[in-house]
Amino acid sequence: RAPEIPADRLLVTVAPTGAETTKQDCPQLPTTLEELVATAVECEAAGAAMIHVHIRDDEHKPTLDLGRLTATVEALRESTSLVVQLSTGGSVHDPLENRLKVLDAQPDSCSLTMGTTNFGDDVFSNPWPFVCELYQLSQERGVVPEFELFDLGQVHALQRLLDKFGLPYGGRVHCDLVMGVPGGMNGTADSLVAAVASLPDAVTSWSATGIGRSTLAVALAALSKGGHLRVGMEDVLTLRRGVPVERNAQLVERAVALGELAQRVPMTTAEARALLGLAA
Ligand code: KMH
Ligand code: ZN
Repeated sequence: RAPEIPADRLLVTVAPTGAETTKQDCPQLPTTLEELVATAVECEAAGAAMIHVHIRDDEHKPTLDLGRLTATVEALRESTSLVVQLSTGGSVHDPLENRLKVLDAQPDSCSLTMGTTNFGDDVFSNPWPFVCELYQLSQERGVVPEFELFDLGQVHALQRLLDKFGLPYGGRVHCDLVMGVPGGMNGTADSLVAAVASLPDAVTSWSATGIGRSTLAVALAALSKGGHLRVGMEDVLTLRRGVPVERNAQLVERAVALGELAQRVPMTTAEARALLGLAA
């Protein structure tokens, strides 16, 4: 935690789109730039301070097109003061070299997954040399990584990465426990406690997200352990069984409400920048 940020502050990150859900299956998913910006504005007003961004092409399919990514970063900066984090995970079909190029769009932050994970029936590929290359690139380019941890082995890989290459740009170490992916650690309080207990000492902040039905268990456990929250339609599409999410802001509002019960106050975007070691 950055010293200037009060201990009760809660970082809410919104992940509004992802790469897995189709527009046909979920017409309310923000897939166009206009929809994404409108979502971002609404989520910032609801209490989010960071946005984790995946973009789509004109057919609403996942893309890492650099022109679109750059335009998206610019549009989000124009309309919000959210910390803009681009996904370098992309979709399971994206080649590693395209995922490295994401940093050319000059986001504030990038996701950086610490190892390969079975991802449902697919494989989310993150070989160690790729992790090292992406990390060094983020240091060179002045992009703050958010380390995505899908299992306990990846928690230990983070220590290995920090030992080898030193601290991230900005000097803080922020990570996100992604729990409940079929193939990764399960989305339970027990798994969260085990993962948090294993985090490297250098970690200055962490959030957690539970995929699908694990979303509430993970959020409540994260709050109990003093962590931050990531929510959004990338991770969950229902508010409860049979009740679809209509707007990402509903998930942000729920995160803020849970935080309020835990006597946590949503962090401002300026506080989020300080937390992550970004310039004001
Ligand atoms: N779409 C997943 C394969 C990230 O954004 O860095 C990877 C993912 C993680 O969503
Ligand atoms: Zn993602």
